[in-house]
Amino acid sequence: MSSLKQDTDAVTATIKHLASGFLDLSRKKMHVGIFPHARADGDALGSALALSDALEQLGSETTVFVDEEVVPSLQFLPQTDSVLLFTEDMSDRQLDLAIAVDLNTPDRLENRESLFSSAAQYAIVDHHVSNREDKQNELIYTKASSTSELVFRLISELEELSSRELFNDNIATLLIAGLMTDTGRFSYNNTTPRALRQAAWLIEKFTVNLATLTHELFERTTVTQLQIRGDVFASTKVAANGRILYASVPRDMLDKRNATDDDLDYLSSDMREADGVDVSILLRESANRSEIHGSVRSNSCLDAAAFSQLFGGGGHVRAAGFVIEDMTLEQAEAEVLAQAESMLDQCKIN
Ligand SMILES: [Mn+2]
Repeated sequence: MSSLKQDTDAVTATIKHLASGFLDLSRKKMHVGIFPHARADGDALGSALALSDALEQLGSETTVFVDEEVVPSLQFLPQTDSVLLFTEDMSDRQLDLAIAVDLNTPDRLENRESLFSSAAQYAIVDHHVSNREDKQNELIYTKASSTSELVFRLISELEELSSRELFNDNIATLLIAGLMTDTGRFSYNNTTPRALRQAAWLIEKFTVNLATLTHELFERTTVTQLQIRGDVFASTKVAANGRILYASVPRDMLDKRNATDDDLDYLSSDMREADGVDVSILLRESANRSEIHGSVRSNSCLDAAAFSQLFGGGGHVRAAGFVIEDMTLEQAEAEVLAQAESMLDQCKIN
């Protein structure tokens, strides 16, 4: 991990290096491909489209390649209609520069990996933990709140080098969408003073509709989603003297509401917020009823990733998941609860 750029001077030097390379290529009207990760979120898409806008203004011919259609919840963002849905016949296109944003392992590009890898040059702009060697064309800075925070700095540097104003209303909206997405609207611990200053500057200078961003990114829901959430919340049960809150969702419960698995997103995280709850567990029957999908959230000493590994899954310390085969929902519930109670019993309270 020592190879990671964590020194601010090294980050500044890499930003200068990348910006000057991007400007050179743009002046030569080169073709630049920009690659957000698969299932792009607000940060991946916002940073990709913002960078694309800036490089186009400088003369590049840019294309943002995506693996799947932009999800409905992000279609309100400016310029999402300009993304190109990747198809196999695009694999032999020759890009002068390929830029990966919000990822640092090319396998997160899925079908687009070979197009990315065959470009004449590549660059990476990201804030996820990495084991990659430190290279000048890879801006991987884990102390940044988001990739959008890094793209803001790149565009500032491009303005400086080109003596042109590049930020505009669209770029402002795209970057604030990315900043808000990854910081939980500036509420998580990864929120940096720099992210706040960038947002303040963008809001001061450009037209950004914060209420729309908040609604679209965080509050928007559907009647179906509200109803299935109500059903699941009403069915929650407690164990371990209230330290575990859990729910098991049979497929019929979803079918009755015409709800999909996606409608259960964030539910286990919301369950964890209840007073006194250390661990929340949500189990659901898969669409073909052959598997039980589990999602675990922890507030306490229970390591959600280690717990999920007991069932062949994994994830992060506070949020993880697993899939159980060959068990009914009832059997899986009994097994998972027994393990959770014993693990919670054994771990040190912190
Ligand atoms: Mn991100």
